[in-house]
Amino acid sequence: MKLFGYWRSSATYRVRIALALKTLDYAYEPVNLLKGEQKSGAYLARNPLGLVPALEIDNGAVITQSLAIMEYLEEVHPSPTLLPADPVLRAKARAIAASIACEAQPFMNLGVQTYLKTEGNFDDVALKNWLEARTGAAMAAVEKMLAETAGDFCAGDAPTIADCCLVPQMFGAMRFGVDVSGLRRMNEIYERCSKLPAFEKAHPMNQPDAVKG
Ligand SMILES: N[C@@H](CCC(=O)N[C@@H](CS)C(=O)NCC(=O)O)C(=O)O
Repeated sequence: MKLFGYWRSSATYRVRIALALKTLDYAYEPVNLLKGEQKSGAYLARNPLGLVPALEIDNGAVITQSLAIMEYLEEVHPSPTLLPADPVLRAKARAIAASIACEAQPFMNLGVQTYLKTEGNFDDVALKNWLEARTGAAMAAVEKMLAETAGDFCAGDAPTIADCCLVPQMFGAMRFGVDVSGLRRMNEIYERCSKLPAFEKAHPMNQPDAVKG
């Protein structure tokens, strides 16, 4: 398998965590978002949306969208599982993952932010307020969802796809200055996950394309 991604991409980070939790080997091909490599013809042939991640599997097929990639990994490599056994909790783990991936993260996306700055004349303050209003609000909603589902992790007492999404979301939100201080459960789970070797391995700073300093 080959993962096309970018060290600081939260969507790529989700997939790296899932791969590490399942102890799967893969090659990593960096796609430099700041250089626009995601919009190159070669990359668009893999993912017409021009977004990372993309996972090329051994028969040459390419899977895009981090949630679809994690579901694929779960189906092909079911152990250790990244979904709770109980069907309701399983659905809720998926709902938390989707709430982060579809309702919180998209507003932090490079392309969206660049458009707002260049076409919408957003300055730094307007951008920060907008991020709080959209990403911050979605994260506050996830915090409420966790009241019902969380044990040691987002959905019960083992890491699931919800945790694969939560950790990169917290990392990205902090990077963009979104106030996460009131999200008690999310902070606790973030701290707990961060101590696990799989999450550490997947951390942006531990990737070959990380820019240090
Ligand atoms: N829904 C997609 C989101 C992917 C996404 O937003 N990728 C970002 C990095 S986290 C990206 O490639 N941005 C490049 C750009 O906006 O040009 C997924 O979950 O895979």
